[in-house]
Amino acid sequence: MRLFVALDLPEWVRDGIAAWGEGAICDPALRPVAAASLHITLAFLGSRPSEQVEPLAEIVRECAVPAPEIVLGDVEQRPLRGRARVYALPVRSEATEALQADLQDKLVSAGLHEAEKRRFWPHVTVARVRSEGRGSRRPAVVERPPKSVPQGLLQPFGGVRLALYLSELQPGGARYTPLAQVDLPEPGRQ
Ligand code: 3AM
Repeated sequence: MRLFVALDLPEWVRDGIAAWGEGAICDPALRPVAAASLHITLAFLGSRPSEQVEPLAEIVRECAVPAPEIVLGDVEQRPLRGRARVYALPVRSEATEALQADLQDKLVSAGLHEAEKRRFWPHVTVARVRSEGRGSRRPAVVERPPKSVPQGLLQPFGGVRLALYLSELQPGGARYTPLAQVDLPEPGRQ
């Protein structure tokens, strides 16, 4: 089972990103991420035996903290130079970085994960670039990159939920199903 842990965004933010994407993500080489699949990945766990789902879910529940405050930045491509593979909204949020570090420590201590060598890059993937042709892993050229996001999406908001997701790869893009979820209380309300 291909698994990952993510921080979920409020519905108004997901809907706002999707509505922006309808007008702004127009290049045929781009596959926009559906509103329901927009999230901040905290830990990519890869392929795991089903016996690990419950211990992983338990750790996710133990990580519940007051909702981290999040500020999104304008859309950018990754990698930064050369052909883009994905477009994402960068996330500025110390609390999200702390949450990711805590989650990773708990997963590593339980022997369920190896710490990432790369520095954590908090982001919301909004579009993926199709490959340039059948059998090729090289991304197609994007003639018209996504346009800037509106100011309304750059206002601070709180993350709403931590979730352990199952990712099923399908021809039209991955389908994400939550296997465990924990709601994060608004700060001051826990
Ligand atoms: O949520 P985003 O789109 O940022 O890119 C994959 C996606 O991230 C990422 O895990 C999320 C759920 O699929 N992912 C896939 N393979 C990965 C890998 N080998 C990976 N992240 C790190 N290493």
